[in-house]
Amino acid sequence: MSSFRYGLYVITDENLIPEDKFIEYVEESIKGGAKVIQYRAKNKTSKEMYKEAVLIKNVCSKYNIPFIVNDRVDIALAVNSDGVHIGQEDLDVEVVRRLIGFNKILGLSTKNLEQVRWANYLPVDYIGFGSIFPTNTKKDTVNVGLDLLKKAINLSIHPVVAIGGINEKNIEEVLKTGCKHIAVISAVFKNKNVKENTENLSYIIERYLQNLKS
Ligand code: TZP
Ligand code: MG
Repeated sequence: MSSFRYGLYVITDENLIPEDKFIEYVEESIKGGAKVIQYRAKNKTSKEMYKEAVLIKNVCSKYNIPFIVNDRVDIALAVNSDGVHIGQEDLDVEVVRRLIGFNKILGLSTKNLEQVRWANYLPVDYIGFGSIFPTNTKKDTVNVGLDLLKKAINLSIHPVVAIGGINEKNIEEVLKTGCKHIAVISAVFKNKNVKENTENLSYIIERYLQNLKS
């Protein structure tokens, strides 16, 4: 999966990002070190999503950052995003793969080892795993914790993106499990200091991975 890089995977949120700041905040997070951007919107019309997805696609192209659309294969195809992220209740992975082709990134959410094991047989490029810690951003999550994350990483043949409740204070614990892909929403968009928030998280990731090498 050539264009899927390790590091911070930043996901948008319609409740945390003021509407008039939407694209500005996305750009700030890229300037701060986001390695992947996912567009996630749960309460928007298709028209609104299409418009916003075009804007994000343009800013991601400008910085050569992969752009992934959450849930909506139609929007992903409409804007020619770099990929799509689906959940267990969405269209089957094989069907989505057929629709988007083999040159696109396909991610699948998982929350237990059975789903992780099953994903080894599926044509996905990465799996999301979480929620690692409690989070207010998504309802109906289960907390999987760090031990299970470690097991998921050992079990999965795919890159594992840890998600849920990850912030500056606990991100190093996540890295210690061997995880190199970390998805965040509120840790980046919790306030208007989006660039600084992203820089702080990116710095911790880079420092940790550099120390592993030396
Ligand atoms: N999937 C599992 S937890 C979560 C999603 C989309 C929300 C992550 O948001 P935050 O603010 O980084 O906890
Ligand atoms: Mg989903």
